[in-house]
Amino acid sequence: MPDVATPPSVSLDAPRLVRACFGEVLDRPPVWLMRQAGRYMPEYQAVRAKSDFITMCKTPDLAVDVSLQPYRAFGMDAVIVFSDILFPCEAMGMTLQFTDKVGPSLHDPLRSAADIDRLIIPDPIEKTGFVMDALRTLRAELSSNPDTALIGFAGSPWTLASYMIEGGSSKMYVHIKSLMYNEPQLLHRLLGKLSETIILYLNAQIDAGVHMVQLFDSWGGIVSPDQYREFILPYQQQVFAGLNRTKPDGTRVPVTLYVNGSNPMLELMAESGADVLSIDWQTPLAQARQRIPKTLALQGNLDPNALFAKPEVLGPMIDAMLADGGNTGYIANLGHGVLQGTPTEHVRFMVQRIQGKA
Ligand code: 1CP
Repeated sequence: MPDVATPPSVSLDAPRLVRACFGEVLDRPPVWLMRQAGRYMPEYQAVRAKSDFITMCKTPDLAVDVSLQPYRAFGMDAVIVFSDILFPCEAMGMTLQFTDKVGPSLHDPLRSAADIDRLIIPDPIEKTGFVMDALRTLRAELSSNPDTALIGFAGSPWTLASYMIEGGSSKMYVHIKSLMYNEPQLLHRLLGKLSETIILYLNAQIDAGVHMVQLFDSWGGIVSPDQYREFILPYQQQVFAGLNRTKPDGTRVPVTLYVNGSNPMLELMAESGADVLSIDWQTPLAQARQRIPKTLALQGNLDPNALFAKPEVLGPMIDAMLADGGNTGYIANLGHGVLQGTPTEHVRFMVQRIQGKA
């Protein structure tokens, strides 16, 4: 009989990434890169030349292939499923489009109570089953490499609300901030619906076999700390509290929170309930450790633009980051996603440097 009173521990055969998330002492940190699949890779461009972005995400064979491209080319310690944060918004009833010029857009952006009330809480299998199909195949593909982790993700309620209210990317945030100032209750109603949606969506990903989930709050840094406390933190907490973080067999699924522009919010992020905080490049890791000592693990935080630097410059930057991060409770990564045009050789150099091979 298993001793049910014993708290689940990280199994020794968990992937390196998971062991790092729970603060195990390792011989080196794991490494993966946010947006590690994408247009900077010629292999990606070859697939993209034949299919549009949304079709790639919705066709599990293509999504699996593209998810594995950076892993096959550079040997990262984790594979993140190729998808996008905006599919749950489409599943809730909005129309998603992607064009090369504008990037992603959501038609008929939300502006009224009726718009928000019309949104459904989608069944994640029925509406976004293509993500779970891709995950199941990826997990099977990785079964021969048990040290490599599979990562699932979602956008945070705030970041998804921003896209749904602005209708796409924004530089000024006029509509979401107007709603926040003029009708905060309406914004709260939307954020609550999004939290419910994301909990179901991430739990479906956990069921499909991911080892870790990351919540992307790419727009979480556009507000003041007080506004973060009112409109962002409670929904991050709600999402993390709703996740099945321990599987029936006792396996623990760590959760990571990324906020872009997070320096003023670090202490608040540490109240979210995340196991790992992913830090952007504007906060030195050593400072983050001092400010949030109770957080199990940190992830980050090389400036994505540093990958454009020549190796003589890049190498010492990576080494300084590794010295700061250490071998315990640390996951090497960028401070945001890989940029278009990044030299693939520099990505390889970074991964190998962290893995002690360059
Ligand atoms: O071929 C193309 O041009 C498509 C570009 C692209 C890619 C490669 C988009 C459109 N999304 C993705 C994949 C993607 N998006 C991943 C894949 C997994 C990986 O390899 O990491 C992930 C995790 C995302 C998440 C995502 N989408 C975020 C959060 C992360 C971040 O970078 O802040 C956001 C904000 C989006 C929206 C989005 N989708 C695509 C673009 C170009 C954008 C950003 C638009 C903007 O600037 O607002």
